[in-house]
Amino acid sequence: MTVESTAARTPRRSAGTKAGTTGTKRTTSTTKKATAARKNTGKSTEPALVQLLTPEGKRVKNAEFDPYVDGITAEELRGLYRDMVLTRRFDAEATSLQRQGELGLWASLLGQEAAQIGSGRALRDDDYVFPTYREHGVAWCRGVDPTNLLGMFRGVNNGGWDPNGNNFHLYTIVIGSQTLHATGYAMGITKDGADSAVIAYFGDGASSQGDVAEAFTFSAVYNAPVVFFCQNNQWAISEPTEKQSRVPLYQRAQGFGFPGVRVDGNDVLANLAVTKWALERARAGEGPTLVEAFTYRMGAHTTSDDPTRYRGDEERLAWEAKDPILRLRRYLEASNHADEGFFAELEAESEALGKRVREAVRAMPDPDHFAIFENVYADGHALVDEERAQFAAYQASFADEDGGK
Ligand SMILES: Cc1ncc(C[n+]2csc(CCOP(=O)(O)OP(=O)(O)O)c2C)c(N)n1
Ligand SMILES: [Mg+2]
Repeated sequence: MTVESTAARTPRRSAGTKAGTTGTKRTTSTTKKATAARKNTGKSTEPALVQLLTPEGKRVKNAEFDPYVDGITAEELRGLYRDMVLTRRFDAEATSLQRQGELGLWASLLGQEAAQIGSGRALRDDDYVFPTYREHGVAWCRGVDPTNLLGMFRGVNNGGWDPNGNNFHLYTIVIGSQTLHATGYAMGITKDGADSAVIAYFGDGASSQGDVAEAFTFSAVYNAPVVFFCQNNQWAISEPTEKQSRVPLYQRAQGFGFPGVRVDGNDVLANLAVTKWALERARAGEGPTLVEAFTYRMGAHTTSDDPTRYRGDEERLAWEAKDPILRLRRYLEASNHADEGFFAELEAESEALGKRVREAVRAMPDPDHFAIFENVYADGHALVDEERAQFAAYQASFADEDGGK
């Protein structure tokens, strides 16, 4: 039996159902779609992707996933395009701000706009998102003001937004850990009897973490309403995906007993459709789904990284031809869903966003240098007091040096 045919088995999700941990029942329609999605994996070494828009911007039919985007209006399509363009513009501004010394670090999402906007726009307001540190497009979809994403990267705060304000958790740097947080949160939703869902974002590198395997196990046996959204951008800093897995990542799901599907990560419509399907499964009590968005990190891992040391230009050039923004633009133009006026207006809006972000970052107040000693212990601690005093002395030493100036 090949790996692919094993993947087509019905996911085992009875444990949670039997234990009465699910408040909703399964629907046969979503189960059929799940089976069809797994069939789509094909038998070749490079599995088929769910794709609704080709790199040339041609709409391709997909019987299983078309129903999730069939009713989409021209205005909604323009909205997806606007989301991607503004996210990219914001991201470019942040990279420039780091180069100008205004940010300590930046993790660019360049190339991953479709995966993030497509999945982000599939969510309902009452769903909850657990991101990594690169989910600027998802943050945008959740209504988090982009300037709030920058405080942590400037080193002036520890997060920058109220996670419960937009059901968007703080950025998580500890690779893979948020998949466990998401699973626990999803198990809680089930106990509450709600029909909202959770989505956990993580990368190809994170898929090797023990936390992710544990999250898969728990979510499967407790039938938790969680979507694991893996952006396979081909690289984990300098390590290629071949160093993470001997099978395509979406196939990992089969061993845990839930479906996995690979989607063209640069196709915003496909990401929207597949994520809607996976969320529908979660809401219907069918448990977790693994979505592997096959995409590419066009830029460096972060501004501290130099990718020319470990990968060639050819790879990047090949992926530039699959640019997520360009393909939707081609589709919008070919189908007369957007005119020159729309693109010109968006260009002006992008520039205004860049300016707003620049000005907001430069105006961020410096934090109180002693704030780091607060919130360690509720009632204080002798060791923290000692460290605070040491730090005060250290700072005072600079004042002495500058004293004569
Ligand atoms: C537990 C843990 N181990 C190591 C690191 C260092 N680290 C930061 S990013 C990264 C690679 C992550 O790659 P991937 O999951 O593919 O996400 P991407 O950065 O490509 O979006 C590593 C190893 C970390 N932050 N946390
Ligand atoms: Mg990666």
